[in-house]
Amino acid sequence: MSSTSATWTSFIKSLASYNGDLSSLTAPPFILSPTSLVEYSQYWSEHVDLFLAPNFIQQEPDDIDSVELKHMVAVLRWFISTLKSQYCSRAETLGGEKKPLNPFLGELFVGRWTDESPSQSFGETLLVSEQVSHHPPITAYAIQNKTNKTTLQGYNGIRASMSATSLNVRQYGHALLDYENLNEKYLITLPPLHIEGILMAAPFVELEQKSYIQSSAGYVAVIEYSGRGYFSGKSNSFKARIFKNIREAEDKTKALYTVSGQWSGVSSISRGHTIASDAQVFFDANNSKPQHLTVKPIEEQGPLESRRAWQKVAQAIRANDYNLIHEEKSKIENEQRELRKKEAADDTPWKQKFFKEIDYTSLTEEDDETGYIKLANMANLSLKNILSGSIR
Ligand code: HCR
Repeated sequence: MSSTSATWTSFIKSLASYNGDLSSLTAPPFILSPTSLVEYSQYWSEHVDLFLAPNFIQQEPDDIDSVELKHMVAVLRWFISTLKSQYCSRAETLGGEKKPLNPFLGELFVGRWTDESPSQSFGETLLVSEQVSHHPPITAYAIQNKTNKTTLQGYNGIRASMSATSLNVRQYGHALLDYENLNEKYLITLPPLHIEGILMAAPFVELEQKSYIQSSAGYVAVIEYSGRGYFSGKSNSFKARIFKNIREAEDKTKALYTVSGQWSGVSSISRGHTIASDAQVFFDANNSKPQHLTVKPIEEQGPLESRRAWQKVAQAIRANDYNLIHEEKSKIENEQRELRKKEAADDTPWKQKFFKEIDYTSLTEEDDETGYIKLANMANLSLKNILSGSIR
């Protein structure tokens, strides 16, 4: 057995007892990503045009659909467009899924997308992502476009467990999308996933089960994910159906629209509950380049900003220098331990900089300014901090 495969074997053994806490996983250097998990929030908006698209949709005199249904179709298209960046980008840029850096408490990632629209009608879109909890790891984020009064806010954490061949990951949290000019909000739940190819040392993500998008206008999209061998026999497959409301969603034949295909490739859309032979292309991930955000140069970043804080660890990972990775990571971890001790001694607990925690179970629909409770009730989803998309 070579030393590489020996380290991989011991890594697989450590995965068997993985509890979702990234820091407890000692992975071999070749599986480490130089990017912190706090950066992953940027994947929500790498198709700014689709993120903002509902703002530019108007009702036409000969439209069969309500304008709110047209918005829902556009929101679903944007959501599908985020999946390749969220779940495939490491495989594409780094040659396989990697273990991200485990963000420290208060770690920040900020950036902006410039306006690349020909009409300059988008304006700037800003991202703030903050690690709001370390144990368990939870990241909160807000993406805001002031020009078009469009905001996405959310948080997520993960719970993971190892089965015989794959790492199964469930996501906690949700995202709330607000189109203020349209007076419409959308609740987005996060799909479960698993990492395949671990035994072969070639890990990749596959989404599974369902996620939902609930619109404040009532429409709901139910998205079902599958891998090789289910609907189309292809990896990264999905089938999404849009219904008038959650009750209609109990009967697939009541679907107003059906979208089917690969979220990392091409998908098609048809009216009704099946995909017709004349279905239109819905989204083509191969022909829609992601727009990466701009981040300040490292020298201008603050000490809590992710790329500055992890700079030396990232360099060590790129250099494949295991001792240096360990040394530099330990410095950050020790510093964090000292900070927590000092906070406890001074009785000044760490405070989130940009986000505040909301206990939805203690609020009524009327008191909840975010609109989450109303949307969760419309979709029949639980208000408790349980797995994303859990039904009440
Ligand atoms: C599961 C995962 C960490 C969490 C990552 C999340 C769920 C984070 C929120 C983003 O919005 C979406 C997202 C995308 C990632 O695909 C997902 C990561 C994939 C791998 C990583 C594991 C903890 C890494 C385990 C190590 C592997 C290579 C064996």
